Amino acid sequence: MSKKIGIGILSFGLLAIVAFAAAACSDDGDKAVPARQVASVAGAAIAAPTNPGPAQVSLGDGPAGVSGSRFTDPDVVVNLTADVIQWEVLDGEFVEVWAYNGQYPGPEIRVKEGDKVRINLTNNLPEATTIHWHGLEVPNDQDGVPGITQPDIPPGGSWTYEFVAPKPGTAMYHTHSNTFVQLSKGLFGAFIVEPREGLPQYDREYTLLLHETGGFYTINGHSFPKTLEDSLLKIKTGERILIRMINAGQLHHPMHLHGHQFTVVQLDGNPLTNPLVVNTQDIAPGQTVDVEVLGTNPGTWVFHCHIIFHVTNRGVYPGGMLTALDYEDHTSYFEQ
Ligand SMILES: [Cu+2]
Repeated sequence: MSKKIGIGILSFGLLAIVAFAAAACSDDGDKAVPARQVASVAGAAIAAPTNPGPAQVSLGDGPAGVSGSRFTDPDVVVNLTADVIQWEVLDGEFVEVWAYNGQYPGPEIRVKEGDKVRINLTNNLPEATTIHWHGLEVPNDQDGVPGITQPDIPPGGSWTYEFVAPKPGTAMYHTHSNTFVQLSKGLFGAFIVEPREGLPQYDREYTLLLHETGGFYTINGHSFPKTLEDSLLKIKTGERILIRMINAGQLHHPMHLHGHQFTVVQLDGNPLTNPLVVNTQDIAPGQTVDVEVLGTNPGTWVFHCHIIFHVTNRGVYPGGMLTALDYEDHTSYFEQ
């Protein structure tokens, strides 16, 4: 482990949102207002949406899958492609994944409650696909289940999803076609809906997507020690941070933090009226868990799945789902 790995690029999972001044889409006509375009660049800071006040939404009822069918003035436009790529899960260790915008996990989509969201999907996979908005109350024909709410999108095809971002919370998006294969191969990403009045005040915020693919157990697409490059949880004494955890895999992961208790504040994007104080929190497949950590015990503390087999790389310990909570105002053995 190098001393350099702590260099604070801890906004992995936080999506770059690039505001282009261009009009939304050609089919919107001249009256379209500029929409925020969501790009696929990982590692940039959150660019929170800026529209003031609750959205005045009037929905059309045109055919599903057609851009502009529900509204012609989206607040957020996200362009996604689904591709087969080679992904470096560990230094020098590549696995084939199926990925949105060439990233495993896909880019984090971050919007505000009430935003009119348009997602354009292009399918570059060798088989049909769809996207499901997991945990979001979208209209039924936007739910992304082939054969139930829409046709499968064939290879080379495209589809548009349009919906109004519902209540705030941590959610995700993932394929719902041949899900057993496609989700296991990596077609998922975080979908965060922020409160319109703004997020609660945290000193830092992290998103950790848990998954397993190609025999590797991953946090944000990497296995330990590569997790420390982009999923190290930086904190300072006295700070309060939020960690959003999303289990996109098929296994339970009891995540355990050394040296601290932490507080589970939301499950599946819903606030807990009686937050739980624990040091290990299981996360079921499909579940999202938001936890608060207070910087009360300086050091470098590992944070890992406590099914220790998930902390191996091809059977070799340590590896897999392990990262660390690292105090910037403390020099540990790890950094000497
Ligand atoms: Cu696990």
